[in-house]
Amino acid sequence: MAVPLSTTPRADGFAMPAEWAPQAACWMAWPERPDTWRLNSKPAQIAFATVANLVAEHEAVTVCVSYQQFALARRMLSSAVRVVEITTNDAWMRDIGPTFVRDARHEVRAVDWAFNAWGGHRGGLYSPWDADDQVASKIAEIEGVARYRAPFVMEGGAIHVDGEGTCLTTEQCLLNPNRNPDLTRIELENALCEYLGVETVVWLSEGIYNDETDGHVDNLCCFLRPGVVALATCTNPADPQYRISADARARLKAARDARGRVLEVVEIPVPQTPLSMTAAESNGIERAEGAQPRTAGTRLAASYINFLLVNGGVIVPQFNDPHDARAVAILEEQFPGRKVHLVSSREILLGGGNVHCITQQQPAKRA
Ligand code: KQY
Repeated sequence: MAVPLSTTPRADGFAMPAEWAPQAACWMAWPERPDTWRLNSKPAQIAFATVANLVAEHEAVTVCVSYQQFALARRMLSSAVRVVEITTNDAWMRDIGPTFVRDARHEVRAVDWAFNAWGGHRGGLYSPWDADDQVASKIAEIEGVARYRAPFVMEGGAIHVDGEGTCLTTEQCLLNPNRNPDLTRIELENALCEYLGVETVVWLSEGIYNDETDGHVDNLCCFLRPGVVALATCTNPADPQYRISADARARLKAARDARGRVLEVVEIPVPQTPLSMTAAESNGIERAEGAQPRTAGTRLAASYINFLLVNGGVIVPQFNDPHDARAVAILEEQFPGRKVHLVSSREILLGGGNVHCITQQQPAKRA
């Protein structure tokens, strides 16, 4: 594996572009863990293939697959999708893939975060995670891009950027002692600035209620464009999500972005009826020692904010809830000129994430 660069993206003039910037490609991985995905992963594979095939209508997409699953994945994915053999522990490309950064000359490089399966031996979701931790470096090799190895634990779903110097994150995740117990808040903030090329970090408190990632921001809040964010909201004061969203809204309104702007907050309600895992779903998942228990009745962290931007499109989780149509209407208004697709996402949600969590965009070399 090529030796990582010894500098930082910021020192070299690199920064993470916003998700709406033109993309060269999208990366995904193939689900096959029986203790995450029910019924031999078949329903999840259909859902992942649907997302990959849809992304391929907009841009290049590569799916990383084990040698055992290669032939099956190849059959289920459209011929427009590139399939490569890369070993993973699970299929959360947002978190195990590289975060790409770009400079003013539009050279693209990869940031390879240290990964510990969302908490390592202090509440992480599975062990081992060594194959996942190598994915970013392997993708950098395939793409022939230089790589920075970040000296701290981070996941791509724990941040969102506006491409103009501002990063959103949550305290629940990044300040969690199960990620970087030796780093203070200021040290982490500086580390994000160095590796994402940002100047301002806006800290929200918690993520979506019962999100097993320890509150990834990519399920709660994201930028729609510079100065404007979308926030998952809840109108039922009896729901634990109500307080979390209200706190996030207050922090966003009090914040200033890197350009000194007050943020406009566009509210996208969470599903009207909270979603939970059924007994039939839970029974289809194998139990494994050290793996996250997936029990009947567990509240699922369903949020429309976990959408993905692709060139000319927006891919939005569908929950078969009255708020599906509202989320689409809001996103169509916010992204004129992009085609908004709803994709059936329950099988991805059962594994603890959604469309954004299973994808990672690679920016175009030219804007
Ligand atoms: O939120 C994400 N970026 C990933 C979700 C991971 C769930 C692990 N079971």
